[in-house]
Amino acid sequence: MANEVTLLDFWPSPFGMRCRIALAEKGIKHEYKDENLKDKSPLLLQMNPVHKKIPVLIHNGKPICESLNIVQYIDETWNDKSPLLPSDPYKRAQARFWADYVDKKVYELGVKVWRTKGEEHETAKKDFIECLKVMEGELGDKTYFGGETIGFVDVSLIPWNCWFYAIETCGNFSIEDSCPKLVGWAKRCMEKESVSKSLVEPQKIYEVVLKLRKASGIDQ
Ligand code: GS8
Repeated sequence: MANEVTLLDFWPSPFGMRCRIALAEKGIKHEYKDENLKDKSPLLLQMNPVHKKIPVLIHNGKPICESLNIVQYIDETWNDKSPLLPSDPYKRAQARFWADYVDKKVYELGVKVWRTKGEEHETAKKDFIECLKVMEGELGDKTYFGGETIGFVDVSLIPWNCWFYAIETCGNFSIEDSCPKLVGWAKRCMEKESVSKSLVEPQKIYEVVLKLRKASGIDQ
C-alpha cells in the first residue's frame, strides 16, 4: 500500500512540533496542513471528532490523534531507522513516564507562568523551575534523555525550548541560571536538523503569547 501521510498541525503548537520532529527523524515524506483553529477544517473535525484538536496524523486515510500517541505510532510504523523508544520494556515504560511528566508538569506550569498574575504567577514560576530541575536530574550527564541518540523524551520536551523565551520574558527570570545543563541539552538538540527545522523562532512564539495574554485580559 502506498504510504500517504498528512499532518494536521498549527505552526506554534509544541504538540505538533513533536510529530514534525518524529517525521523528520524518520525521513517520512508527508503533506503538512496548517489549521486555522478558529475555523477548523471539515477534515480536522472528521479526523479528530472527539477532541477536535491538532495534531492529527493521517496515514493512508486513517487518523491517529494525541501527540505522544502519534510519535509512538511513527516510531512503530517506520521502525527501520532512528528508533525513538527503547526496545527494553522497562526503559520504554520509563520513557513514557517522563513524556507524561512533560505534559502534566512542564506544559501545565509553563502555561501558568505566562497566563497568570500576582501570587499565582509567582508560585507558578517557582513550581515551573522546580519541575525543570527534576527533568535536569533525570537527564544527568547523558547527551540525550535516552542516552547517545535523540529519543522519545527528548522529542516530547524539546518543542518547549522555543516557548521558553516567552515564559522567561513574562516571568522575568532565566531558565539557564537555574538549569544550565538542561539549556545545554536543548542546544544539542537544536543542532539536529530534524529539531531545528521543526521548531519556530522564540520571538514568533512570544508574539503569539502576547496576543493570548491580551485576549485573556492579563495585559491591557
Ligand atoms: C494536546 C493538543 C492540543 O492542545 C496532544 O496532542 O498531545 N494532548 C494533546 N492542541 C491544541 C493546539 S496546541 O495548544 C488545539 O488543537 N486546540 C484547539 C481547541 O482546543 O479547540
